[in-house]
Amino acid sequence: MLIKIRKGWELPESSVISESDYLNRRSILKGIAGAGMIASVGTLATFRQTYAETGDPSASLYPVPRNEHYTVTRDLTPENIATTYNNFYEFGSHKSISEAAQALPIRPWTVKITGMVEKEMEIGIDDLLAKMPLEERVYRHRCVEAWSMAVPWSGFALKELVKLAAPTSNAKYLVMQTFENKAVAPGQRQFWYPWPYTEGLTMEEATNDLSFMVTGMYGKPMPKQNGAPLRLAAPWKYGFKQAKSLVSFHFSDKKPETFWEKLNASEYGFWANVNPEVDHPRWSQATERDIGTGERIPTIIYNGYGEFVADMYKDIKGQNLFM
Ligand SMILES: Nc1nc2c(c(=O)[nH]1)N[C@H]1C(S)=C(S)[C@@H](COP(=O)(O)O)O[C@H]1N2
Ligand SMILES: [Mo]
Repeated sequence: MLIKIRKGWELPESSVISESDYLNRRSILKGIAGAGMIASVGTLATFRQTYAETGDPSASLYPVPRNEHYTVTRDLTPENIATTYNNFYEFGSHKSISEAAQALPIRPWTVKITGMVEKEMEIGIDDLLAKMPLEERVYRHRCVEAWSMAVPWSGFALKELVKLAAPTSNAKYLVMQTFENKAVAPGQRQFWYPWPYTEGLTMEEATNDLSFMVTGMYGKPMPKQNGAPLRLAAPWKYGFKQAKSLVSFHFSDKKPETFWEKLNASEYGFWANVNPEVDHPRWSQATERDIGTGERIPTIIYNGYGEFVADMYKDIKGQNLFM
């Protein structure tokens, strides 16, 4: 029997039931948004919100056009689950941080670009958003704790930010850091954590097509608990690489020591590529729990994105690529 195996991102939209549902509603709502009508529909409803309604000056930018190149072969996680089951240690070391995270002020928000670049700069988030080509991408998101979801992120390709930064040829790594504000983030008063949250990618990873700077989800600006106003999605890596609420992009020739590496390098390394065959020292990575359906599903190497990213690792020897 011949079985045609399609790549994850080639599957027709009809295979993603709740996603197409979401898109249908979205196009209907786009049509009525201009007429100023109030829409009352289910949890995946998306309509153009305003600054006045949300207090977020980027609200009217969304929804953004979807990049059809990126889709998934499973149901989209319901918005109310993806926005209430979170990891964000700045606000607590448990999953229910969504209310506490509302204390984070996200305007004004300044992003610093420093290190091995033509010219260091500071840019306000709304000026940055105005310069970047915004699009929507549906990505899988796999936490090292073996739960996962599928999310329609809005944002821009990280390589666009790299282009704006104009790194010099000496730059080998892009180091990203989260805000520091003990007054609003109780977790940051816990001195045993190495704040600020720091993550990094090689320049090759940062300029890979898949690396995405997330600024919104479900056709709306990013909720604070998911990492507003700017967060990484590098979906072939475990969730802890996807640093939230970023304020700093530093280009360096030195590999950074990341937050989780400093805490426990033998469990949470720099590369952290998803691999079902390399177990965490304390649990198996062979399967994952879809937090939308509750189902256990097999984990896929590079979280299903091998065709995009596996090449980057073929010559790296003697390093733990999957931890
Ligand atoms: N600044 C910061 N970023 C972070 C974290 C964190 O604690 N602080 N947790 C990470 C982990 S472990 C995961 S799984 C994802 C969770 O993102 P989500 O809540 O949007 O699903 O955020 C990542 N980014
Ligand atoms: Mo995670």
